[in-house]
Amino acid sequence: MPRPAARSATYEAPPNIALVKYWGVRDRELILPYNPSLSVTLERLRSRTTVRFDPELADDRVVLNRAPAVGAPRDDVVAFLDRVRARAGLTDRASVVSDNNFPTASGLASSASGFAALAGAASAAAGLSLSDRGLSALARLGSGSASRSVFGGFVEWRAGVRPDGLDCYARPLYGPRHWPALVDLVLLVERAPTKEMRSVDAMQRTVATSPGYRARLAEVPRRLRQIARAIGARDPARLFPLVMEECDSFREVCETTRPSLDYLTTASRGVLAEVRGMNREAGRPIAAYTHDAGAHVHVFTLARDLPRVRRRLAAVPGVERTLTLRPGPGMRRIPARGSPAGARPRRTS
Ligand code: 2P0
Repeated sequence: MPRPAARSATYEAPPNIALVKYWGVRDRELILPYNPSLSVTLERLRSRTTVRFDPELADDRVVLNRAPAVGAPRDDVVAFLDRVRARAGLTDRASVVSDNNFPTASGLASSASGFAALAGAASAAAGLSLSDRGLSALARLGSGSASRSVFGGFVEWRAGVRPDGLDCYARPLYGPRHWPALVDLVLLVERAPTKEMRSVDAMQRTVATSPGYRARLAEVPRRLRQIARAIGARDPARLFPLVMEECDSFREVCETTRPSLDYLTTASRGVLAEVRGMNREAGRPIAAYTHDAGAHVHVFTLARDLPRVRRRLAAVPGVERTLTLRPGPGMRRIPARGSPAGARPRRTS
């Protein structure tokens, strides 16, 4: 009897940077957040992942950035494959090969692009035909922020209220070409520490111990609405102060977590101070800083102000490199080599 053929699919997915931060889950298993979040999907940086379910394999094989994955990173991928297998009624083991087109050591590697690409590739290879919303909900189970990387441009991840999570998914608010003048200047700082624990675990310490966490939760929905409106109106004077206010709120609850979560270095703090100084000198907000659970800083500004903003911030001691990024498209399927001519890659909005 002929053996069933191996089935494979490849997806590419981008990272995103949150303007309204996801921090805290009400359900750890389903990754249901306490608050909604909003992010910008970034161009050029990509995780590319191929998943191949193969009846010949005795065990899952996971290769991340050309090296066999071991320990927690492998376990997380295998757990994700188990969910996909359960849904598809599949028992085959899989080979997973994933590469980032940006150095992992840069500290920009986010699990968002990796788990979004894995969700796309694993579900397609398993024969599941998911909507973009379904892909977003699946990616969320790998890493919360991955739910947003399915879409391009400006993306909201709705927290939902249902215990089963059916109302918890991301959706695009504005496409990647909505605001062409908006740029994200990334300041890569020297000696950025590598992450000690997954954010999903760190954030639960904040929920349990930060005295300011409840007050933050109460104010996030209003700030998200204001940020979405300022993006809609392409209004930097409204957007930039709100982005910094949100980042400060996120940092405050991290720093007041016990033990404290301190993601920044002296260089990162120097960048924040310089942005505040530039805005003061200009008499208007010309730039806005934000950062993730890491030391690099993203600074949003308009293309016309970019040269002077970059000159000032590149000179901050400890800034090693800058990277200028714009909003970009969401994840897409890469057609297999030798697939029919004219087959168009599937791209989400
Ligand atoms: C976010 N972050 O909204 C928030 C804000 C970081 C700060 O989602 O659990 O690194 O390590 O896979 O993808 C961090 O996300 O989390 C995150 P883990 P990941 O983007």
